[in-house]
Amino acid sequence: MNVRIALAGLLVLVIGCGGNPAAPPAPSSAPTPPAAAKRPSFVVVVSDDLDVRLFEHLPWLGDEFRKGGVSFPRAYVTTALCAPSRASILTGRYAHNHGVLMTAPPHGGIEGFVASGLEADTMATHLKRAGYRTGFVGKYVNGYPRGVAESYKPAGWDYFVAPLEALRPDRYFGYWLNDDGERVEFGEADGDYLDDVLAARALRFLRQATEGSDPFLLVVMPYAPHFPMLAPDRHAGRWFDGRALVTPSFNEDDVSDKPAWVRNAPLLDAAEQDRALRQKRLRFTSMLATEDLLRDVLAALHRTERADETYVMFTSDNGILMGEHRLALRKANNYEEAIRVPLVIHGPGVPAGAERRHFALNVDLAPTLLDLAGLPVPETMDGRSLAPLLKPGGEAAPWRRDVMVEYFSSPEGRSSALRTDEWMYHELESGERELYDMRGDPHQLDSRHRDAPPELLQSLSDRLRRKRDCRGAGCRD
Ligand SMILES: [Ca+2]
Ligand SMILES: [Ca+2]
Repeated sequence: MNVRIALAGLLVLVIGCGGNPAAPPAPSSAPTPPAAAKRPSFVVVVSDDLDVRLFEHLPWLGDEFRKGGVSFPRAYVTTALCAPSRASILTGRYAHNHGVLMTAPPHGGIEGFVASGLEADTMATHLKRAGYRTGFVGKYVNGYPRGVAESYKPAGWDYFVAPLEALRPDRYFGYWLNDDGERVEFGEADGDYLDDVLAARALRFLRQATEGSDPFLLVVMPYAPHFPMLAPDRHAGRWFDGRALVTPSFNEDDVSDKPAWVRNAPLLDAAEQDRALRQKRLRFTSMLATEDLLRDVLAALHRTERADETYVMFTSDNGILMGEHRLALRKANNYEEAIRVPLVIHGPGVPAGAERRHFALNVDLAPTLLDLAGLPVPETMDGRSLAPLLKPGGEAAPWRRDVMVEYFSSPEGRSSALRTDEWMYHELESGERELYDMRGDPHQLDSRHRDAPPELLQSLSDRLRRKRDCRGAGCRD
């Protein structure tokens, strides 16, 4: 029985691959191909607004899960804002190349993503063409389903579950779901907690996907710890001291080194500091539901025979400032708290507990999946495959030397920064600049742009300008 199912699956896989030269041999009389020839499956979980410091304090994700795979302490998002970053994760492209610059139209949100036509060129469409079964469960690109039908399912997804976020924004309770084509309303009961419902849908997809033998892609994008940072009853009362997340940049006392938009922010008063600390605690408790979700997904996976051939990745679409540099609940900027995100990858042959200090990016995820699946990575993707870094000894793999990050107030209003081993150099739309010595001043307390050697500023600026409008290979060095 199992053999028959396996052969049927193999046949589907071969047909699904079309003329792809990487497809395994077709005749059913051939001996079973070695396990290595099988395409791997993928589970990708992306938090919403989870910063690295909170991640490191999470009891399971920041500890046991992190140590179960390769972790990237220098993972960045190319734009620290939900919609642009989600589009970057799905397409492997920078925001300046996919055009989703902000969370709302005319240059962003779901409308921007649909208008770009790039929903037809994502990790899902490429994997589906290669015979993958694909499922998306969670918050999609902001504004969904504005401008499209409530049952809208983007190209490439066999199974698609997403809250109708534009109709009732920022809801953990009392929301509508596009439940794979059907609009379902959820109320205010504890069992309606959005991320738990998403967990149940993820498990449903996994159950169906693992009944067959096709490889699968499951992407889950829960809501936590995004505002309003609610937790289900079982976690809501859990104490966590928000002060554990306070760094020297919290309520920075002297911001005279900083651009006007930060200089204009007043010191947080006692009530605002309390609120920031309380919100840090709420973010922590909301993330406990994500821990449950991922633990349940892993447990379900391990009850099947697919665990050994499945990569599991965890990251976030952006970080956030929660009182750092006096800024509360602020993303869409280039400070480390906003652009740096957790990234952990488990999988076959991936050394547990290893750390890679290479710069990894959100735009690397799609190329990584295609590469691990044995598929060609389109030249139009700006990211590069992390696969070489996932092998034992991967720390010696040649890699990019710096990263460019960007955020937008309009298509012309772009602020961009270059992060090197040593420096974070930032050119703002306003013409202002910042320069931080990331070894001596990792919390970005003292911008050196006024007293740095002109040659240093010039060389960083030249390099930034070369990468600002990069496409494909030009983004990868
Ligand atoms: Ca986000
Ligand atoms: Ca300062």
